[in-house]
Amino acid sequence: MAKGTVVQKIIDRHYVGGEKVPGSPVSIRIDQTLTQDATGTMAYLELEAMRVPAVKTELSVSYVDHNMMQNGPENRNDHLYLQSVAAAKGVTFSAPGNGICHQVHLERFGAPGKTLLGSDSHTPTGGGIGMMAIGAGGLDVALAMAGKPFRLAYPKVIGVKLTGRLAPWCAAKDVILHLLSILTTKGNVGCVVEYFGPGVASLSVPQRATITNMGAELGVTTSIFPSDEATKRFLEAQGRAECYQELSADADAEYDRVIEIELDRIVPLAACPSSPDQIKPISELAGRKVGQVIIGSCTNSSYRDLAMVAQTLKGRRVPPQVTLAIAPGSRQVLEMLSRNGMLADIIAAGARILETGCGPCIGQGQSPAQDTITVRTFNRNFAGRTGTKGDQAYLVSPETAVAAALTGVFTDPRTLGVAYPEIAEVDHFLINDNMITRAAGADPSVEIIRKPTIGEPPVNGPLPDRIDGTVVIKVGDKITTDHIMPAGIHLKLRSNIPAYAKVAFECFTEPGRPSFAERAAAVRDAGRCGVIVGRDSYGQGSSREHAAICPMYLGVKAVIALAIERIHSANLVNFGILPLFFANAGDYDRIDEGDSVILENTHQQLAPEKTVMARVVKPNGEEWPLELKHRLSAEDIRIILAGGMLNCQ
Ligand code: MIC
Ligand code: SF4
Repeated sequence: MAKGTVVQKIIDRHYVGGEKVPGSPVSIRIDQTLTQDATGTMAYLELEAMRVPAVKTELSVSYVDHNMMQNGPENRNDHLYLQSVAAAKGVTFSAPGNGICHQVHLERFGAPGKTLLGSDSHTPTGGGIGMMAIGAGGLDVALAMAGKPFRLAYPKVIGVKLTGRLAPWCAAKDVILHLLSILTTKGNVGCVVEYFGPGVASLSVPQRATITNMGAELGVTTSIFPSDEATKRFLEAQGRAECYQELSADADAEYDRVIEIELDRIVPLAACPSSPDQIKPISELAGRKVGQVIIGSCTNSSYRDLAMVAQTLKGRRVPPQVTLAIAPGSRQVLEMLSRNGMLADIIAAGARILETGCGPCIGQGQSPAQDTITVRTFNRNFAGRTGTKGDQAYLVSPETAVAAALTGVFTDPRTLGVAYPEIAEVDHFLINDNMITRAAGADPSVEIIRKPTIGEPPVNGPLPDRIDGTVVIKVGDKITTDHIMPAGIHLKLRSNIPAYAKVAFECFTEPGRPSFAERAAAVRDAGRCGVIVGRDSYGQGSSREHAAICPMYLGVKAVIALAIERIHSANLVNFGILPLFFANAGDYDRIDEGDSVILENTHQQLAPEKTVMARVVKPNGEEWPLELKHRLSAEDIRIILAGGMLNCQ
């Protein structure tokens, strides 16, 4: 068991209860929370439903960064609700245009040694500054704002030992892509990645944050760097020296597994369509035609990244067959680039400047043409996430992206023939917090603005003792929450569950067949319960609790899979859906859509045993016993039996 690690030290300082044994549930105190608008609207509605008058954390920040297109009134309705509910409950508010939650949080609020819970899966970006920063569903974040501890499985710690330093044109992004090629996106539930070793000192905080950000794609609980002189310099440059504390693992720290990465040997890499772990060296892709390049997202849009891009573009021209779009991560970055003239170099090279926000990363604009390659500095390339069916999205570093933009083909940036612009660390970032409204306590007199597109969180009844289930859908491996609840053009429906539920599993809808939502509603209306069958690594990717709420709304009571990812599994519990596992992997092949799955004496079966027996009845009457497992704690069982966390408050 990991001893003397940074993770262990932070957990110890925030420990509330539970057994410190890997896999066992422990509760920790949460110092800070963050929400973003696409998950935050529901989180604050839940906070209201729990009748919490004021947040109890040291700091809670509400960001608006995802839903910024304002095509129709929904987005702005959400913004007004978020701004007013923040003022009422004592939450700091970062206005649309101020930047992506993770980038702004790192710049203005993150602090080493603190715990941060965020309703976004890339919250571990904060690990770059030595925070224990964890992504969770909105309801878990609402509970943390209410002062409740957060429950997590006591983690195993994977130590990543870094040695050497990165060569020119080889980037922090390539480090995390390399790690993804080793650990892949599945099988890492319950682990934390902790970086250590002599190579750490060579990486600046923004570079570390790129690595911890995309650590989310590994499916780990979080990733973390020590807090050292580089952290101190970053905080000083942000005018926040008082937040600094040194934090490192003991010399004899024990990790559950150690992976060594020699930074000098890292080469430019890409994650190929359509998973962040399909890694290839750029040299293998070199020469392939690229139609679009986008630089931005919470992974790679820091001042350092964009300054490097600006200096590479300076005096050059993006060829007409390529479009280059750039979305700075925060207003701080954009304002600095505009004041020092680098923005002019970017514009002169032919780049299209996008608003600071998530934008194309979550399918808000810039969908690529069909049958063309899009190269992005983002963290996710799940099929269709760009908004184009059959898309070919490659994830790369800003170094590789700018090389592709200038040449129109995949190009190893080391062969570009341009001197690598070494970007010096910034001594003084430009500090302008005038789009941040800092909370000065709760104010119950504030009127909460609730326009008609904002609904209530749906209510669920207690879990029936006998579940007469019907398999409404059977899906394969690595089903992401983007498959379950698509974003893109549907993102604006996040605060309207009846409307959003209609597009559940939309990518699996076959022409001429009823959709998942129609099938599930028919099962529900016939007095039965819906069951979802998945295979390995079900619920990868985002933290969106809508991937549990919408199925719940449609009458789903159980998900049966070989493995379910951490955040999604917690969201299922929070909304009263049973996460169950096949005891015998072969049973996955025997079960089909339309089969009945019957669970009797469910309440008694759940506790204390971890085995649940069910019966499968095929439409032709054939029947067989199905052995299932669960990993629920006594507290999880209590929540599920009640029909979800909102019924427990
Ligand atoms: C994402 O990158 O998929 C998102 C959009 O940021 C999500 C949150 C959401 O679905 O609103 C995430 O990563 O949790
Ligand atoms: Fe926004 Fe993309 Fe980051 Fe998610 S991954 S928070 S959509 S920039």
